[in-house]
Amino acid sequence: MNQTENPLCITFITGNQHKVKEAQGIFHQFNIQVEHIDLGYPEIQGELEDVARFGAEYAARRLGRPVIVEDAGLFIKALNWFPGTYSSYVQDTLGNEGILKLMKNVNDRYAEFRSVIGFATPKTEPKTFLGVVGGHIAHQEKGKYGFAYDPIFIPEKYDLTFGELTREKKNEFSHRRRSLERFAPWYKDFLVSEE
Ligand code: ITT
Repeated sequence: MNQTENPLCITFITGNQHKVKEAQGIFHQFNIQVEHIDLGYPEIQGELEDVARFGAEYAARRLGRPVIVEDAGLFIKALNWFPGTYSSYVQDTLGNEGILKLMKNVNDRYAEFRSVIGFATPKTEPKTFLGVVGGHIAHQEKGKYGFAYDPIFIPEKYDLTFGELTREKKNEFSHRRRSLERFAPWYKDFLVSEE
């Protein structure tokens, strides 16, 4: 697709290919094309919003163009919302098996995935867009789709984990879908206001 057919494009800074594929599927519905750059940016310790704001501002200034970044995490109520902002580290260390051990004999299995999109340009203040999906933690890992925590997360109104849902299905109502569908119309208005 060339620029004349689709003038809307956004640069997504992430090191996670799964996020890119999901974002491409979601943005497609808004007629926005995704350019992926794995730039790497300093992840400060803080709330998802702080990380997304800082990362977007950093990347926009380094690349000299508008960008989005995303900071996401799994928040489990019975664990006082752990792993939350430590989701990356916990996925790499404890992994899903470790989370299931912590949840052994725990009745309240409520959890939510949260996604915060950070948008910035080299000249403007960063903005953030939150998306949340509630659900609960499964008793065992299930499914071959998705990535990271997907096989242990059962979204609300479903009996299947995200790992058992195709990317298209997950994209219909995931945390990422919800943050990006807030961002996309706002971004279109932003581009018009910039003209
Ligand atoms: P970035 O380069 O975009 O930061 P990342 O994989 O480090 O990629 P995050 O810090 O946003 O992404 O995510 C924290 C952890 O949560 C990390 O282990 C992710 O793989 C995991 N995660 C994020 N979104 C997820 C999703 O939709 N399903 C399952 N796990 C997810």
